[in-house]
Amino acid sequence: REIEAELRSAIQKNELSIFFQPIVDLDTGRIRTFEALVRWFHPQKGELRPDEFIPVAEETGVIVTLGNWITAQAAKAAAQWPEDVTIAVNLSPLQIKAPGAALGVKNALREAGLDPSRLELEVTESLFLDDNYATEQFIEELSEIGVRFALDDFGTGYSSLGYIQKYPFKKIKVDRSFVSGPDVGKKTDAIIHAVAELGSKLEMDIVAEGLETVEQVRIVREAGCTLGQGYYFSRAVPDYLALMLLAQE
Ligand code: G
Ligand code: G
Ligand code: G
Ligand code: MN
Ligand code: NA
Repeated sequence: REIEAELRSAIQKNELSIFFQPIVDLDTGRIRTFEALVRWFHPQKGELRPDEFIPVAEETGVIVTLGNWITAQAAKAAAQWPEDVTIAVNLSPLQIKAPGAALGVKNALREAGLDPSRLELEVTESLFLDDNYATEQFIEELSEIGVRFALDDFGTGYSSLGYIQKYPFKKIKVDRSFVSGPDVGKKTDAIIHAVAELGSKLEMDIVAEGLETVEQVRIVREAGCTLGQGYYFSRAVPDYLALMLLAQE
């Protein structure tokens, strides 16, 4: 396919870029983390969202090279930030199950000179569908050196408490469908409360995603979420603007 060949050369041609979206402490308003979100500025098609090309990268195996490149770029950017600010990188299950996946992450940290405790890896529950040894090894090997793990898109998939029991997650990200959208109401409010309570008992951070209004921020904060992310605070921005957001604090 055309897009496959283009994707393979996109890194060399400098068409890919990492944007950074702040994740904010809901008590202090300070930026605690930036989530790395990849963008592809295609010469003909314009800006492509990850939803349009990550699946292609997964089908073709390009995800391993691409994923390692993204982690390396994200780690380099984070090395410029204050030491209490962390970087969160999304990992595809296929990337994690590929041979040498943990080494790819360690190389990125070493080249950037970033302390492993400043890297967070966001994984989704689909990773655990086939509970395989490679996944366990990956999480164990990187947790051991201080890398943190976050469970992303919580509530949309299987939402099994078994994963939370088994793996050392430091953070749960409540999917934005629980914060805004047509189905938000009494039920979703109860669900956010319950997840926030679970987080507090397990000493995990709970991130409310997709916050667009001050009212939504108030609701999730009162529900007990500790962190927030969304357009209300900021969109994903290029690295120099991430630095400016930090400088304004
Ligand atoms: O803004 P947004 O369109 O950036 O992201 C859409 C989806 O793409 C999200 O589910 C996000 O997790 C995923 N995504 C964004 N950046 C990356 C990345 O670097 N690697 C992987 N595997 N997924 C990403
Ligand atoms: O699946 P993941 O959480 O990694 O995806 C993050 C996605 O959410 C990205 O596509 C990002 O652009 C998007 N996003 C971030 N903040 C908001 C928001 O406030 N509203 C909406 N609609 N999307 C958001
Ligand atoms: O301009 P844009 O649509 O990306 O803005 C999205 C949100 O980001 C807006 O709600 C705005 O309040 C916030 N935002 C834009 N610039 C800044 C900034 O310099 N600092 C902070 N803290 N938020 C900003
Ligand atoms: Mn994410
Ligand atoms: Na998410």
